[in-house]
Order: sequence, then structure tokens, then C-alpha cells
Amino acid sequence: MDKLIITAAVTGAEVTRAQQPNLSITPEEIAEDVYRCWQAGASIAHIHARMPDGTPTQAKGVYAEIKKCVEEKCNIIVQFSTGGAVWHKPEERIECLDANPEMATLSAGSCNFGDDVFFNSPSFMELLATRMKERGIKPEIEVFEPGMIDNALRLVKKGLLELPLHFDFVLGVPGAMSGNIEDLVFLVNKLPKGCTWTVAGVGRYELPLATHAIVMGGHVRVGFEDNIYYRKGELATSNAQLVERIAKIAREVDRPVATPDEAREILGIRR
Ligand code: KMH
Ligand code: ZN
Repeated sequence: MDKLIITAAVTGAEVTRAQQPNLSITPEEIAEDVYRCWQAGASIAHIHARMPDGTPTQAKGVYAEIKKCVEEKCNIIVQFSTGGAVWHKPEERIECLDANPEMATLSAGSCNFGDDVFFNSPSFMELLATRMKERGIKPEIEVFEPGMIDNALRLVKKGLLELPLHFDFVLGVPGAMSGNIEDLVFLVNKLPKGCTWTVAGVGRYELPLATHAIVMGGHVRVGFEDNIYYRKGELATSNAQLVERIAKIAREVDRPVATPDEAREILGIRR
């Protein structure tokens, strides 16, 4: 098995400071949060930018500032979200690629998302894939439903994405695929040989899915974007606390944790 890549999804677009008082908002706060996750064992930071009042933004200037602040502190892989918030327009969502992150997400289809719809048309997926290819940005394919794997493979056939791909299974979003262990096993078995995968379990699904992924040879995403609790009824004190728990479980089962450079090697990222 490869070493374990831990992704810290520090901010998301939906969580508010009223729900989680330790949420980072400004570029400086986000960079400090990411730095603490790196110290705890994270090798990728999945980031959604916020305005000073906490509103999610896809503005390239804010993303560029976050990247600069993070790079001053550590060599973690910076991954920006092209998913944004459900109400962001496609032209806003793609802007973060102008800040040239090493990685960015590419959601491979539309699905319900709570009471909303997370809209990803075929033409927008093609545009994202094309822009990432032009800029040498490694895509992470976000999968909320099984058919999204097939959508990504259609983009491979069109020459817009290249195998082996790296997938992130985001499971347990109300309105999309559930986060039971059999759901994860089904998705993993659908992947072409050589592809890598991470699982991001939402809410109560986070810990069981993460622990299974560690022993299955997958990778793990944790953080306030997916889950604000350490355990039922107890808010996490920081994103780093959630990362630290995963690193500890991995060490206990003899699955070493990857450094950012080891993660680059595993994912085929050339800086
Ligand atoms: N905030 C969700 C609507 C991504 O980061 O690429 C979409 C999302 C996916 O979080
Ligand atoms: Zn996200």
C-alpha cells in the first residue's frame, strides 16, 4: 500500500462561525489553520475562500492571497475548490484556477445537495478539465454519485483527462449517495486499475469511512467542510485535531502517513 495521504478540508462553503467558532475565514487565518493541519500530518489542503464577513467567494485575488500565505508557512499541496457554493455561477467557480494551485477539484456531475442542486453541466466539466490540462493543475475528481465515475471516464475518452485519475468520494451529503461501507466498496470496485482515491465522509460518516479507507489502501479527507464534530455532541477544537486523530489511527495500524512530497509522488504531480 502507498503511504496515507490526509487531506484537510479546512473551510468548505457551507459551514459558518456560528456553527463552528474555530472556522478560519481570512487568508492569514486559513494559512495558519492549514499549517497546523500540515504539522498534524496533512499533505493536501482543500480550500474554499471566504470574504471577510465569512461569505464564500471564488475571487481569484483571495485565492492568490491564500496560496501566498500558505506557501510562506509549509510545502503542503494546495488544492482549490472549483465547486464553490451551490449559488456560485460557473464563471465564478473557474476563477480560482487563475491563482494556479497545484491541484483543484472537478465535480463530475450534478446532484441534489441538501435543499439545493449542485449543478455541473457536461460543458462546464469539459471547460474545467481543459483549463486544468492547459495549466498543468492536477484534478481531483469529486464523486457524489456512482455515475460521476462514468462521467469522468467519458472525459478521459475525449482526451480531456488522463488516467490514472485521483478521485474523492464525498459520501453522506443529504440528497446524494449515502456513506455506508458497502457504498464505498462499490465505488472503489468501479475504478479503473491504477487510479487512486480518497474518501470524505460527511458528518457521522466521516470516522467509519476514514478508518476503512486506511486499511483498504485508500486515502482520507477530514475537516470542518465535512464534519465539525470530534464525536457526537462535541465540537472539534480545530481541523488539526481531526487530522491528528486520522494520523494516529494510521500509525496504530502500521500505515505510514505521506509527506506532501510523498503525496506528490503517489499522485504523479510534478511541481
Ligand atoms: N460546496 C459544494 C457545493 C468542491 O469543493 O469541489 C461543492 C464542493 C465541491 O464543495
Ligand atoms: Zn469543497
